[in-house]
Amino acid sequence: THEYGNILVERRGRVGLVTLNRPEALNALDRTTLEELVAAVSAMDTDPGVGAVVITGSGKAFAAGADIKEMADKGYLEMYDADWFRGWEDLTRLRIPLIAAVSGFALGGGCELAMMCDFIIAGDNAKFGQPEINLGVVPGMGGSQRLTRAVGKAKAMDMILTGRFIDAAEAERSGLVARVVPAADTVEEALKAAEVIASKSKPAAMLAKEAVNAAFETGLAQGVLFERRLFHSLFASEDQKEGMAAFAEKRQPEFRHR
Ligand code: CO8
Repeated sequence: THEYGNILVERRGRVGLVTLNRPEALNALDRTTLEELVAAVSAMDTDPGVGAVVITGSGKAFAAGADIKEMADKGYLEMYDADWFRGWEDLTRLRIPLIAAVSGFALGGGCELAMMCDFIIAGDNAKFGQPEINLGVVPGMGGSQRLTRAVGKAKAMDMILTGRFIDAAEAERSGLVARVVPAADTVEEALKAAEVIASKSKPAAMLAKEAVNAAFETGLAQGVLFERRLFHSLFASEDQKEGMAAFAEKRQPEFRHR
């Protein structure tokens, strides 16, 4: 149990909940927030008691982007030396399933953080955007790549070139978010989804995440082969025996490796 300044960390049974907690700055993602978030979620990744993690915001934002005031005066070499934003990649290397619960603004780095999670559950008040163009820059935490893969070239170009925000309905139509729920229920719905995931065999859930992610990084034939080998490998697990026996015996499975 650590004390953090910019985030709140809780456990709800087998689910971890991390809340960005700088509402006075619309949860702008400064360096401290990055370090704390990566530390907290990394600890959950390796905790056998945690099966899934929900990341959410507070107040009227998930996060309104990277902290503009923190970087405004920096020069090229400072950004390059610090490899500004590289730390966010650490989040994408974790194996535990991550759900973003987005209520309110998810802009710039906030939208990019949501897209680094495995899927997004959005409140009907959510607003997504990559407004960096209005600051004279471009997305810097993967937005041009992940948004384009999520919604396709037409909408990604539209959003990144004009900086316009899309609402939850448009985000769902476009494939950016998995579900839209009433704003007040956003975190509860995400926690419920996380609980469902955490009730499964954890190795199966982590391999499922790896398999879907392979779709973004390999060709079709390689991806399908990777998936099949993962499938084969799970026949070494007790949970495969339990899951299939439970089906045949018409009962709920009791997975041991959760
Ligand atoms: N950084 C720092 N502070 C912020 C940020 C931010 N991204 N967003 C909001 N805040 C602060 C405001 O400055 C304000 O502080 P104060 O009360 O001290 O004046 C407080 O949060 C509340 O914000 P507003 O008063 O502006 O609230 P409104 O409800 O009027 O407006 C908006 C809400 C529309 C969300 C507005 O705050 C806004 O436009 N925010 C900035 C959104 C943005 O441009 N995000 C992109 C940031 S850049 C980024 O994330 C990309 C990374 C890539 C950069 C590449 C560099 C290499």
